[in-house]
Amino acid sequence: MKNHPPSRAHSRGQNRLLPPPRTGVSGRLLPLAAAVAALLASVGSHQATTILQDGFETPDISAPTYKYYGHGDTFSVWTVIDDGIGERPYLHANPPYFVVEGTQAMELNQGSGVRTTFNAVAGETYTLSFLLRHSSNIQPLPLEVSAAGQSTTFFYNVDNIYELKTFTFTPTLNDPAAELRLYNPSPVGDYATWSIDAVKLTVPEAGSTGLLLSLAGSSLLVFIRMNRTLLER
Ligand SMILES: [Ca+2]
Ligand SMILES: [Ca+2]
Repeated sequence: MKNHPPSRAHSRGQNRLLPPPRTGVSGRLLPLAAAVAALLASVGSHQATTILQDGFETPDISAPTYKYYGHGDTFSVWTVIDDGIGERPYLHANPPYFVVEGTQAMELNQGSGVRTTFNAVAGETYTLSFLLRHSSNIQPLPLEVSAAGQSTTFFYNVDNIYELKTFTFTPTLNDPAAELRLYNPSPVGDYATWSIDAVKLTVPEAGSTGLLLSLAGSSLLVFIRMNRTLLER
């Protein structure tokens, strides 16, 4: 059977038999309780380490505003993939090209891509994010992305808009030179391109969740001890 809260008159009638109200104690406990709650809420929501980050800003190609690359060429953290058929992949700059992160982005033609490596740790959960845009009038096949042996594909929702894409993966093997690869697999023919930019790979900071949990746990113990101390006064 459900217990109903006592009526105000009933409570008042019993007040003479009960200890004095502890409104002052509650007032001092609430800010601490809120702080502990905020700390608990923050667990797992911060402390990501950036493993790799590149927005295709180097080398500076502001003149002549684009630069072609061939298979095996390297720049910044990337090695270029190209099938040698048709137009090659190229860096392009704003203006006149449309770029939203910095002033440069990468254009992947049919059969071209970029790859790099990173230190993959088995069991860690990595998050890859990047901007993706389809800007031409020939629809490419979905962009292929692979990382540490796991793969997925990405497509666009709206023409000419850079969309933020994310891929979360967990390597099954340790590999100090695991490959990260973004590739346009479209059939032969020019102008079925993908623009990519702002590539970022992150992993939760080693031990950060444990440290935060430990801090939250310590705060909770302090909170309980203070609670006891104040109530015993
Ligand atoms: Ca950029
Ligand atoms: Ca090609």
